[in-house]
Amino acid sequence: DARDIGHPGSMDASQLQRRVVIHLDLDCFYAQVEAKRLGIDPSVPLAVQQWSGLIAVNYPARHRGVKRHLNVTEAKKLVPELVCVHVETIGDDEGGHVDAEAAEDDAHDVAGVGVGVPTAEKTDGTSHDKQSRKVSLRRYRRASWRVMSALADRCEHVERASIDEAYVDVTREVDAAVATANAAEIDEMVRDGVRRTGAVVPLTPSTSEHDRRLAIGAHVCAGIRASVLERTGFTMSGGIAHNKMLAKLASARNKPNRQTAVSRRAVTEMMESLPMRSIKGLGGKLGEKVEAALRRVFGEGS
Ligand code: DCP
Repeated sequence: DARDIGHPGSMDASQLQRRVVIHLDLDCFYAQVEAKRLGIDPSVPLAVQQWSGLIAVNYPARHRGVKRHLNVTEAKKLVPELVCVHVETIGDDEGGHVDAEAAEDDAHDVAGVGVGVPTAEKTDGTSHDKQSRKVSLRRYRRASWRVMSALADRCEHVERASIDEAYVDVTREVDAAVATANAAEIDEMVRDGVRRTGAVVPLTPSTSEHDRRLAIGAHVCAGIRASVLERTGFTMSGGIAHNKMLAKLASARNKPNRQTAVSRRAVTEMMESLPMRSIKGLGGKLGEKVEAALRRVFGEGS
């Protein structure tokens, strides 16, 4: 059950800064689903194609220059042994209205019951005819619900944000750890959290209580990622911060299969290096207005 995490309007500044929020994002999601389904080793370069374009590229392929905007022919020129898996498609001949089937499939997924997929499994893309077939995302929806259900079993507050990402509020878990663990145990959690986590600006848990809470959150985040991996076989990247926006920015900083913390001190630094329009809500008209206003105040270079 997806819930909306936090209603910060009702919290004062010091409560807001005590929050520990994690953003979790599955790595190259469709590519992971296909590699697992087909039993292909994660080190093999693999991409998921829809008709002649790529919609997901795994990290071994990315490291060799394959990007989502390339088509299959261009990508194979770069990496001849690239495995291209076509998204599932369903044709009229296979019966049933596609949307109705997908909806029914989702209903089964929520209940945790898998359904058979009658579609032929093709991996070369050549026989997927755009005219007569429709794309089905049910493999990915099903995998997504498995991940969300693993998260829901492990965490108190989970909010599904999209097919491959979720927020988890671990404030209470951090509070409970601080309240019940002894000093040595807390030190161990903090050390473990710091060790497993990249940081935009290094955490200073010995001098900052906020950073100590983030480090414990990072320890929790590593545990959550490990349990999702164990339950589903999928790797996720994580971001740990005092709010959702920063947690989301953080999770993208060290991919794949890594996690990053953004402390209060790191915020200024991150904001300086961030294209403003990539912040949620500032991509459209509002962003244009804010940009224009900033230019009026600070001049053209801003
Ligand atoms: N997707 C798609 N078409 C796009 C972008 C994405 O069909 N233009 C699908 C395929 C992706 C999934 O959505 O696997 C999630 O998209 P992300 O943007 O999160 O990218 P990935 O999960 O593939 O990679 P990353 O590890 O960078 O998050």
